[in-house]
Amino acid sequence: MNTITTFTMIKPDAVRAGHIGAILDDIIKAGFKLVAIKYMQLNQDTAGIFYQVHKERPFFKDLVTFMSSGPIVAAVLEKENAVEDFRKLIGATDPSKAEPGTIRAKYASSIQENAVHGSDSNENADIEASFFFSGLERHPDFL
Ligand code: RTP
Ligand code: MG
Repeated sequence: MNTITTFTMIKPDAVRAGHIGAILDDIIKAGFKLVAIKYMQLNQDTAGIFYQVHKERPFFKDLVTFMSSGPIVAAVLEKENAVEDFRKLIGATDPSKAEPGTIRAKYASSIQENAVHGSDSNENADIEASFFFSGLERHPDFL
């Protein structure tokens, strides 16, 4: 069975540019259900933990500085095949290579300042959603 949950962040560049509403609208119109959301700012430590898989990469320090440079919107989304479908909706990491119409093609400005995060596997979606949200902050499916 497909896991139906993914995790996203609207990154500081897109928040600064005023794109929160437009990006959430694109996500909801693409069939994703919003089950948790918060507006907050990461610090260098929490951004580093979130992206620790990249800690040996040359762009890691810049990534942590960027991701802690202003507020973000964190959200948990549900849809059948959520992880794969959301990666399609956001497009390639480098916006110059993203398909037209994708969120990164529309709102990202560079390979680093690329507007949104999307989980890359079902396992990471669960880890990332739990890093940001307690059970109490997520809409319970049994209601
Ligand atoms: P994300 O995790 O944020 O959804 O992005 P992604 O899977 O498409 O790309 P990933 O390889 O996981 O990289 C994480 C984020 O690091 C920044 N980055 N900068 N300067 C560079 O060459 C470079 N490469 C990656 C981007 O913000 C990227 O989304
Ligand atoms: Mg990634």
